[in-house]
Amino acid sequence: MSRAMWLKLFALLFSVSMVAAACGSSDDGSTAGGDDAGSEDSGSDDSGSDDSGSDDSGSDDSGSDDGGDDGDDGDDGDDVELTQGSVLDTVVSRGSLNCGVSGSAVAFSETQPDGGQVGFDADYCRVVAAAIFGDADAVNFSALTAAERFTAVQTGDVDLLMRNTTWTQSRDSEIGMDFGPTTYYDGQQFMGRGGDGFDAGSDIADLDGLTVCTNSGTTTEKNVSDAATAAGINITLGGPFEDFDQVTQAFLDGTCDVITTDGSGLVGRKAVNEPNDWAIFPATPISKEPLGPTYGQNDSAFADVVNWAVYATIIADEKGITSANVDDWLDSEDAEAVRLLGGEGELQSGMGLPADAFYQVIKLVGNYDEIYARNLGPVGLERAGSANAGWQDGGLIYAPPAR
Ligand SMILES: N[C@@H](CCC(=O)N[C@@H](CS)C(=O)NCC(=O)O)C(=O)O
Repeated sequence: MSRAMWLKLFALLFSVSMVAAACGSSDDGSTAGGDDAGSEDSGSDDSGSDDSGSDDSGSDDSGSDDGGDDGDDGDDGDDVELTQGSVLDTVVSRGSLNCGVSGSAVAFSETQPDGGQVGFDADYCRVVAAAIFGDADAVNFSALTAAERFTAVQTGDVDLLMRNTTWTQSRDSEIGMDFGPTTYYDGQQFMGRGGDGFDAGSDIADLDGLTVCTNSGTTTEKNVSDAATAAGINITLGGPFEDFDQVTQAFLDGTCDVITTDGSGLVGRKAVNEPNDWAIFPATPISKEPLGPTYGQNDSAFADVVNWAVYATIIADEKGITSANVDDWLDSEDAEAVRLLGGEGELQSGMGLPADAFYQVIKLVGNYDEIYARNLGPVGLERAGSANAGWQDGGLIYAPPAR
């Protein structure tokens, strides 16, 4: 057998073993079995082809170990391509972004009667599409339950998650995900009925003996058990519930005494259902839930595009560049703004993007504050004074320099 054929056989066995690894299951609702599962191999089974269009995405030469054998095999002249393409190549050749959202997270992603999505997370899918295509509507949304989401990345069903997803160590390592900049700093809280004696001053100790409910496959269900143990109380975990619509319904039915999830989710449900009775507590959340873009690991070309599209919205917010005034900034004296919007010294083309990618993001979708205000403002999620304020205002929203 020629060297090329041995390499082909090796590549075939390797890809079969990767698929097998992706068929296990973990308690986080993903199919990962270890470090390798969920890498871009299993997450993008059609992305590794060498005909995927964009060759300037910076990923086409990574990991190649077959250098130096050109011309010595002679028999078929068909070298084995062991390199992995980027999901960016797949997205570009498809002509649209496959973005996983919740679909039932009030103000973050809500499925509309026509199948469309509205909300903060849905708009961040549009940010990435606007950067790649100059078209904020080039997005195919998939509504995913918490338990489905990581598998959907691993199988390549979605390129990206914008789904109230908390960045954790296990998801970053054994589940095989990578995480972009946090777009919303959240924390887990509880919600009970005022009629049952709960108010904003209630505490975890008040949950002793009660049934507490949340959706499966979340950090939430793990945190609540840890918090109950630490507080020395006994709670019954209701459910299982696949999504937070079911959790909220069980609360309305009286099956659950108290429900728990990210504070932003509780504020949204309260606004929609019982703004005057339901109480959210404790004031200081029981966990940190940094939410942001999530994608398959080890794909720097795609990660850079997603991350810098998000950073562009933050930098624009810092400078006061909005969808309404972005054209005025194109020839401004602010060199960083000019670079970011595609003028002199622009860095977008080197990332496999059009030079004006971030101009399109701001023009079509808006800066961070515009996206926040239009989606999260109406349900009462105040930005000012929160961790989601800009760093200049004492918050944590911060972007590295565009230079
Ligand atoms: N941030 C947590 C919780 C995510 C989660 O499932 N949040 C709920 C409440 S905001 C949600 O998205 N509900 C909508 C749904 O279940 O479809 C995680 O990453 O595990």
